[in-house]
Amino acid sequence: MSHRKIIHIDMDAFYVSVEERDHPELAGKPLVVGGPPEGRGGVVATASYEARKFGIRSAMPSKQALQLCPQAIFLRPRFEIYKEVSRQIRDIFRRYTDLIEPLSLDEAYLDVTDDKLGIGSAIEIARQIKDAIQQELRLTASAGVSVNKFVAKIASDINKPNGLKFIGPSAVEAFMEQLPVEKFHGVGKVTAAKMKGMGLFTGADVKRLTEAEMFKHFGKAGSFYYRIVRGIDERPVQSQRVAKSLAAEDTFSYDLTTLEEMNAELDKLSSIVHGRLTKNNLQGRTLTIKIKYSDFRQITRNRSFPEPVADEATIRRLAKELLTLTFIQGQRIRLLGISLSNFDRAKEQLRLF
Ligand code: DCP
Ligand code: MG
Repeated sequence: MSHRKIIHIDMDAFYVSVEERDHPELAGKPLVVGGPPEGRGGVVATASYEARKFGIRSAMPSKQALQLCPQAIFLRPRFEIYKEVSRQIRDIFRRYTDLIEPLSLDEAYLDVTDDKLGIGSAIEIARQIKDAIQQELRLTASAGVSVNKFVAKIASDINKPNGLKFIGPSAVEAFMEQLPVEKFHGVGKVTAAKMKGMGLFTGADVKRLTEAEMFKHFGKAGSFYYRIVRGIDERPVQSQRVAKSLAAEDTFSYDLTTLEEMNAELDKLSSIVHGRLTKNNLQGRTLTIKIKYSDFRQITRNRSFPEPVADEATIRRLAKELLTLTFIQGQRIRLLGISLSNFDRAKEQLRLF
């Protein structure tokens, strides 16, 4: 039986670690990257491990964070720098494998089954990647090493920060059996509560149900959990996602509150999206807007048309109409995005990476 070798890498306290690195005088202090605690609407993007000792967490209002830890130091995020670091870690990954699937700026799956450098062990590859990140970027990452994505991702969290956890082929099933259902990636609060209500607290409990029963209660996800608790997760690491949409979005350094400001942003985004569509000779029949509020809640609204949307004025008009439909006075907006999807011809699909 041959197994895949999958590594999941996740940077430790990502935004805050970059800030500590670039401002050494702040190292070890309770740091928060996010919106300012003065005024309303500021939220925590991430907190240093020192700040987490006070109970500060991602997505918490900055005001509450300051109450929990009055000596906390608040810093504004520098997204351009984090993107640059993200590109740098990806360059390190690429030395070891071409099969890389980024999940966010600070997180990726790597399939190292086809050991490019002939290192011989996935654990050793993970160790070398962690060392390279530490020595070249002066940041730390945690790695999980296993036979599939699901277990690798959970493993990377186990010895965080600066952790390395290996769950080998013969240990996977026992690991899944003891795992509390709320730790299952994809099981949110609602599903976890439903599972517990049914007496399902761990993987071993879930294992007592048939696939049909799991499907009946949890739909498609139920079938997925049925296989997961048996250590089966065949999902490939997908390095080249074929783009099914083309998007432009902007995160603001301050929250937008008026429709006027938002419309001005949509004008800018429409022009960017239109430019990209033209450049790639694409036309989409579905237009979507994405809105992230200052409390990190995110919504999307879309509309589809029989004819492809091609010109900038139409993109602008449709985006504004969708926004107006969702607009509620007093809501603070942190991010706006426009995307077009439902392209006409398959041959015109793009490669993102
Ligand atoms: N982030 C954010 N808002 C959230 C969660 C995260 O802006 N609600 C950003 C800030 C984080 C980065 O994404 O630095 C990565 O998210 P992680 O969940 O991996 O958190 P950290 O890397 O900060 O900490 P950890 O060491 O727990 O991975
Ligand atoms: Mg992280």
